[in-house]
Amino acid sequence: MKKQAIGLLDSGVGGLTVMKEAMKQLPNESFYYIGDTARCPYGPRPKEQVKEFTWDLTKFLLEKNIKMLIIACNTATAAALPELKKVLDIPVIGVILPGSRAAIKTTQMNRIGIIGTEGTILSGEYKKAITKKQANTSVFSQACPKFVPLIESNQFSSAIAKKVVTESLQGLRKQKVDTLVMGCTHYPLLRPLIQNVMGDTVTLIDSGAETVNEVSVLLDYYDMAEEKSEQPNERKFYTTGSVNMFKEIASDWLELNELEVEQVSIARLKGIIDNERT
Ligand code: I24
Ligand code: DGL
Repeated sequence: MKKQAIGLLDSGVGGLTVMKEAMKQLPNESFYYIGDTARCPYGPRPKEQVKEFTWDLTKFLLEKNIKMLIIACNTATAAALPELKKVLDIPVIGVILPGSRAAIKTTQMNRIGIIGTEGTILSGEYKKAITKKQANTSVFSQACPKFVPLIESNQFSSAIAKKVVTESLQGLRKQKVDTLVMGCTHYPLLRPLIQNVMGDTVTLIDSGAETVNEVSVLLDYYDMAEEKSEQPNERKFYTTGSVNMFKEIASDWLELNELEVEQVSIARLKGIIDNERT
């Protein structure tokens, strides 16, 4: 019998940081990943629009009969998770709660910093999630809109990158946080630089990696985990943008060369074209 896949959605290629962790921790699982590279970034977009785009991606994955949905994108989680959870009849997991739980577990001084896109920080969802669980914790949030463009121009350790990261994190350094949540799919790529600027006493939390830990627990809880078997697992990638550019970044990042990547047009996502094969 064919394995039922886990769906993973993101605004683009950033969610591949979550995918990499998922492939490492859950090697027997099948995955369908969709990245909305044509409409990326989501970070600066209004909440209603991010919600609409996230629904487009979700509907596409639901057609593929997934058993669980992971919203790898922080901005999409902040905008759409409650609604998706309400409507879907499969488990839906976002990145904000797992990142928040890990931060609560880690902090000793009860001073937590959050960094993310404008959309994620404006939503206040991380702060709400943390203070709901631990009211005596101070949460300091900082949007870092320059980080995504930095990474997308391959700047991880240049002088410009150091300057941007130092300036963006100035306020959080002053607040003496002891734990910092990287609340954006891209930020783990800047991890060494962020660690360097914040200092060794600050623990960095990778929300995406924490999410995969929780997915692993949930698969067992729902008795949905795949065991090692003769049946090979599938890993399929869908992008709303260029297949070649997606392939280039994904094969480099995942260290795999034979990736199955297919283009899905926005029109198809919207259901305007209904005679295409599914
Ligand atoms: N990293 C990301 N997005 C990009 C990029 C990158 N270009 C170089 N690197 N571009 O995200 C986004 C726009 N593209 C996407 C594909 O379709 C066309 C438009 C972070 C990726 C996280 C896995 C730097 C880079 C790379 C390879 C691997 C990792 C990485 F080239 F950060
Ligand atoms: N995936 C987004 C996030 O985690 C970052 C990129 C974007 O702005 O779309 O918030």
